[in-house]
Formats: sequence, structure tokens, C-alpha cells
Amino acid sequence: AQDCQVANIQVMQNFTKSRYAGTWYAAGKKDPEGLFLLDNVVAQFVVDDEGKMTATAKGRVIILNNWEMCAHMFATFEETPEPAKFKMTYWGAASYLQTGNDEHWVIDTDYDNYAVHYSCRLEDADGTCLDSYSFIFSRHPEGLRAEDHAIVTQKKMEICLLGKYRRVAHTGFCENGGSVEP
Ligand code: DAO
Repeated sequence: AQDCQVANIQVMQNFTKSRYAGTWYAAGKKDPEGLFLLDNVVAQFVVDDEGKMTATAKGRVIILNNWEMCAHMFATFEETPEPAKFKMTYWGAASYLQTGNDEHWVIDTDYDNYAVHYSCRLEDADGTCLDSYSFIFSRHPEGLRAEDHAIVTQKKMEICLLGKYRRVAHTGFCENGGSVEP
């Protein structure tokens, strides 16, 4: 049973950045308030020779209410005493894209197929999360393998977000020729 206290959420033990590096395709997403990335979300994590992790991400967004584009985003990650918990700073290639600072926790991953990400933006007075988002990542553009669904469902339950996800489509919108930034 889970008490849904943010402080009690278990994250990936012995998290190894170098194994996490590379491309991850969002297969599912639980949106925060004022969601930003809609679909076609692909993130590329890089760990440099000093061990610093950064990421670039693309995804379809709608800005100014009806302007659809492929957002190119950048992120840097500050380490914390817990190896799977990072402080993320992110910004867009264009000034009108979203900018911010978010928690970035890796809840679970097998490094080769799936990863469960979690970010709580706002904690309630009772210690539960009022505004969170979470990505289910796959190494495979088609989504999770059948054999990874059970563990991912278990983790969604542990972070108290079971039933709150939507599927993230990959239609090629952010691939070359799909859209160009104005
Ligand atoms: O889509 O509503 C949302 C929240 C996502 C904001 C952060 C996106 C930019 C950086 C992503 C890097 C790896 C996940």
C-alpha cells in the first residue's frame, strides 16, 4: 500500500547515468497543470566525460492557444544526494517556449527497454503531490514491450498515478520536414 507522500516515493536504486544515456521515446504521460508537451516526445540524454547529465527533447506543442509546432527543448540536471533524483533546469530553443525548474526523478528503469519518470511540481500541506507529471519512456519508438507492462503498472501505482496516463503518439511530426520553427 502506498501513502502517496512525495517524501516516501521510492526511486531507482543504484541509478547509473551512463546506462540511462541515449534516446528515450515517451510512450505514456501523466500531464501537469498547463501541460506543454503533447506527443511525439523524444528525449536524448547525454553524460559528458565529467559525469554531467544533460538532455535535449523534442515534442509537439501548441502555443498561443492554436499555434502547433515542434518544440526543441534543452535541460541540465543538478545532482542530489540521491542518485536517481535530479533538479532539472529546462528551456526552449525559442524564447516563447516553456522555461522552468522541475524535480526529475527516475522511479525505475531496466536501462534497455523502459523507464518511469516522475516530477512533483507542487506539494500539498499534507505531503502528497498537488501537481505532478510523469513520463513512461521506452527505448522503442513503438512503445513498451508486452513484458514490461506489469512492472510499469506497479510503479504507476507506487507513485499514486495509476489511471492518470494517456498514450503518447509518435507520428513523425518532429522528424525532418515535419515542422520547422518559425
Ligand atoms: O509537458 O507539461 C509538460 C511538462 C514538461 C516540461 C519539461 C520539458 C523539457 C525537458 C524535457 C527533458 C527530459 C524529460
